[in-house]
Amino acid sequence: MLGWFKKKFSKTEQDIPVAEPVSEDLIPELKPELKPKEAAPQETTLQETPPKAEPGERGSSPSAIGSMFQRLSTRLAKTKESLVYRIDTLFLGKKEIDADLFDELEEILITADLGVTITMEILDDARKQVKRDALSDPTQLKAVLKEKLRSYVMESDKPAELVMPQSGPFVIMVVGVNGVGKTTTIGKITNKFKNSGQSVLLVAADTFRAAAVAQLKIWGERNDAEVVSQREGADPSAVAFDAIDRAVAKDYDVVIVDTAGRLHTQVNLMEELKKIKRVIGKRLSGAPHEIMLVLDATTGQNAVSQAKLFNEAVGITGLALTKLDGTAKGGIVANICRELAIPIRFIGIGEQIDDLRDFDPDEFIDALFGEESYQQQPS
Ligand SMILES: Nc1nc2c(ncn2[C@@H]2O[C@H](COP(=O)(O)OP(=O)(O)OP(=O)(O)O)[C@@H](O)[C@H]2O)c(=O)[nH]1
Ligand SMILES: [Mg+2]
Repeated sequence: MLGWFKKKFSKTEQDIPVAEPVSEDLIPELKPELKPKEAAPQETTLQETPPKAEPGERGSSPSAIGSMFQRLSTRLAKTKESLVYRIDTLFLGKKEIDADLFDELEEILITADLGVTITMEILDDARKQVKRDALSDPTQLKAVLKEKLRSYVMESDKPAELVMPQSGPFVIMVVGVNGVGKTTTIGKITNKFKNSGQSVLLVAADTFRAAAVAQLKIWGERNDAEVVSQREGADPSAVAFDAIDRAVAKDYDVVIVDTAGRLHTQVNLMEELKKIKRVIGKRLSGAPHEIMLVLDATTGQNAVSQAKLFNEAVGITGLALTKLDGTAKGGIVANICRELAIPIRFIGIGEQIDDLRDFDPDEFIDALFGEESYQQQPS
């Protein structure tokens, strides 16, 4: 469980403040309610829903954590195949590390979307170790690679500088290009908050299509969460403003604002996003406290450019990386951690309500390089 939800923030008795510039160096604390509950089975506040049984899983066995790890590992199968199994196959029967091996390894790393920079850094490092005679066996090289990848992914585990409210709800604004999984991710996050006892108000600020509102309402019903919406074509900023009003009046703990998908290169639509952010901040000083960019892992390198442009426009504070179950290019995770100083909060590993994991760098690398890779090599 990442620091984001582990921290607490104190709710003071202060009235809702009027708009004023937000101090950049405020390191927030999360609400006491977001702290892990005494009776929680793990060190989590937003508990994971028990996973459904999958092949190779023991379902709701007593070892829920092991089972969830297994599930993550299963869902990362495509990346495991393209990265880890291919490395295993490459090393199979090789007695020494030579130039050919490095060439083939380079191709594997690039194909898994680790990116040129990381690939070159990893290979340079390995070559130096071979030269120093510190590395001679190909299987050792795999271990070096795994730890190097871990070091990149760990970079994302930086403390998130969230500006938390003195009072009022914690507001999350969710942004991203079309179809990346924003609304679905909101539904999954809502489930986590609700499971941990938080009240959640959902805001349909994607007024572009009536279907978008309907989709969010379905997630609202699934989670038993209220959804604020207006007619199709309404000004999304106005929807957001009214929703914050309601959240404050009803003392909601969390507000999650769904926005319409937009290309990071569409200047006018990025302006609209800035306006939504501004208007939310006018109604509730310091909000939105989290601007979460949703990235589709299957888009590979383009995800990095999306993050850069969205960040320039509205200042991204956290990432959700979806569809890791559907891509062989999961190496993008390392790339994103290397290229962007924005923490990954969640990873999406399927379409169901409980297919969202808190991003744990260690767990991710261990699941990717799981021992079963030796037993399940493709024929
Ligand atoms: N396999 C898989 N599919 C996902 C995941 N997350 C979302 N999806 C699917 O991606 C598709 C698009 O999801 P939406 O949530 O509608 O995406 P969106 O970003 O809200 O789309 P727009 O509002 O149109 O911009 C849906 O079919 C989701 O079920 C994931 O982690 N894994
Ligand atoms: Mg949507």
